[in-house]
Amino acid sequence: MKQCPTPQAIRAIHDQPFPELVRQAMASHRQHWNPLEVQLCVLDALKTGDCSEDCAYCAQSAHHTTTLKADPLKDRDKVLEGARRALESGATRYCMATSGRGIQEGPDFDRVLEIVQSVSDLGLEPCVSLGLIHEGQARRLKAAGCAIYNHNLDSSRLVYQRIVSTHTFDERLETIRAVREAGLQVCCGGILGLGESLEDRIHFLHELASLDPIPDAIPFNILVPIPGTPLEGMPPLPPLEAIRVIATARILFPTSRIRLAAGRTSLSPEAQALAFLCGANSIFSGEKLLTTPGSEADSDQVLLRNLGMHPEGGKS
Ligand code: DTB
Repeated sequence: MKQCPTPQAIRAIHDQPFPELVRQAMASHRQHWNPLEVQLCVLDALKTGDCSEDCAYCAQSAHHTTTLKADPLKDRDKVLEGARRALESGATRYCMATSGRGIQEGPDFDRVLEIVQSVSDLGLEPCVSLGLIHEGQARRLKAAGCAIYNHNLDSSRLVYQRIVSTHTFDERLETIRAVREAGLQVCCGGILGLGESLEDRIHFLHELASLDPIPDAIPFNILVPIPGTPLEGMPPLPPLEAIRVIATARILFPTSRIRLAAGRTSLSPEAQALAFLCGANSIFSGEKLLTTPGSEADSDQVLLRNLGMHPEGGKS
């Protein structure tokens, strides 16, 4: 049985005086990563809206009254247009997500495999986020050149049960296990600002620490309250609360990529710089995420340049 830190031990890391927490996170970061580099990822919505699941934070759920226009599975050529732009912008990873509980094997899944293969052939690292899948599907994704599969735990088990009723936390753990068994890397993180307590956040980190092995990439999204969703009125998350979680995650998961994912633009450049110091070393770049705005064109290049930092691996 894997030994992983107890929630109490995680809480003790998290609650340290901030200068001590930052110092420890920076030391952990520098043991495994170049602190001047940030991975640029671009996110593309392969299929949008009309989702059967009732995730309280999501614009794409058919259970909520958002104004989102649903779009069917994109043509490969349209995806490749975005992928080529991503490559030109210095991105190294192309993250493709579909709305829905999952994708049944059949024509749609075969089209996703062709898209993955074409993105991989361009020299980008394809990442997909397709919902619940089984091991056979994960093996086919790997054979098509998929590098990594994103499937978030979103928060602690208790919080998850409050914000989603159409599938279970254990079904998500089962997909993560199947993805691992198929030999894909796992990208698994969640969302801050769902109305969770600090203790919930600690238990969320403990769930991630209990995965064996721990995720290769851990995205932290900051809730973007969407009108028409149950969480539309959620107050903004104080930035330092997000940064404490990121610093704690860096200490817990020294070899994982830690991504400032959705909601990053709700952080000031100063707060983003502090998050990088504390070990965040991956971002979504580009003007749109799935349904919400991303970062203004070039603003990420300007931010990194002002900090004397640079995109990892891509075209500088
Ligand atoms: C993840 O953790 N964040 C991305 C990706 N995995 C699929 C999704 C962000 C969506 C943000 C809200 C939106 O744009 O719809």
